[in-house]
Amino acid sequence: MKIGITCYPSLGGSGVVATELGKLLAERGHQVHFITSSMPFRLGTFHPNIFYHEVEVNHYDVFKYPPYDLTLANRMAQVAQNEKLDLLHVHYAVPHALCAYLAKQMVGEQLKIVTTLHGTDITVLGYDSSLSGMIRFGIEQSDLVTAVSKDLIRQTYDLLQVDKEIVPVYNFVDKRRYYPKEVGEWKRVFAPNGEKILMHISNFRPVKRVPDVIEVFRLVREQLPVKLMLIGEGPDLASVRNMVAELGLEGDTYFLGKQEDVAEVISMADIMLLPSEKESFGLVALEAMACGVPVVTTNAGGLPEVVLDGECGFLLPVGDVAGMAERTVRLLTDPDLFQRLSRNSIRRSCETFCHEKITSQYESLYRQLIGSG
Ligand code: GMT
Repeated sequence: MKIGITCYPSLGGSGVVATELGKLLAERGHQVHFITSSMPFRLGTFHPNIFYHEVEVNHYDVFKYPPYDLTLANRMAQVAQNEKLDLLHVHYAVPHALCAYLAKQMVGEQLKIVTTLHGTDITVLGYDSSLSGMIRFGIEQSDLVTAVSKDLIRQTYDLLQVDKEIVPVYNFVDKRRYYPKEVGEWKRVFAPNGEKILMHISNFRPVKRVPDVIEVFRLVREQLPVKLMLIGEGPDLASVRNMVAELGLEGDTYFLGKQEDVAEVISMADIMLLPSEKESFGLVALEAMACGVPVVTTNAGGLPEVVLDGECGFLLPVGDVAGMAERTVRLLTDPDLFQRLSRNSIRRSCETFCHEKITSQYESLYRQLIGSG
């Protein structure tokens, strides 16, 4: 098949999923064309089946705002025509599903549109009445719509009353890259006296509730020797740094900034903390599970579909930092419990969220759509 992919190429779970899926499809012999504003950060090395088409937006004085959406739609139509694409798989309804719809109007019905909903387009933008009608339209005009969790599907129907079947297709983890790694030497750099390591990875948006990570760490540190590794950057980073300083935790906290290859870093953690208030899936939780790192998280959004409470980690109500600290201490002081949850996490990530299985799921949905299978 000839597949176009559009996503937000910068750091973020949806960009990671779109890019990794494109690479896996290319490995299976499909021709994959990325149509994005910049090179997706995980695209990596050359592959003969992968092509990149940059969307360059020109700035004209006549426009107050650069017309990115129109330029993207035009580029999609060009690539679809030149490369004879069978389908465009767009990640995020706004603006990507709408741009794909416009492109389809330009090139004809044979171009199929697959839209994957990742979360924020529904759980944040869906509340915005200046956008909700457009989001509904983009979803309803797509030929196939998938969402990364059942909870996100429920929220989409509740919020937008869309008249369209939405198929759940979970995110995946590439078990060839995410597995428990031997990182003892690095671990000794950050935890020289054998302290346990708590880790958090996110884009530091308010929905991630990074201050809760600090509070959980503070509570755990009162009982056990622990270190905290914070990975990522975003709007709350400065206030989190202040909080760490005010609480006198600087000596035990490491800010590692953005890391391109978290697969190399996660194995250093003993526990992954993810206290989000919104999370349609929680890719970081899955990546941690694949590395055998139990996750202490919340029961928000799609997280309970990924992390089974008491089996692969613990789920607490949003904001219950005392509960999260108690579960973290329990895990770190009960080796049998830790080993059981770690093993379960690896098994679940390999069985339910395996990259081969989910790629096949997308592949068969594509084939049904273009009528070749
Ligand atoms: O969580 C973010 O802030 C980034 C956002 C994105 O666009 O990448 O993540 C969303 O999509 C991911 C991939 O499907 C999911 O794992 C995240 O849970 C989801 N984020 C939210 O729902 C807040």
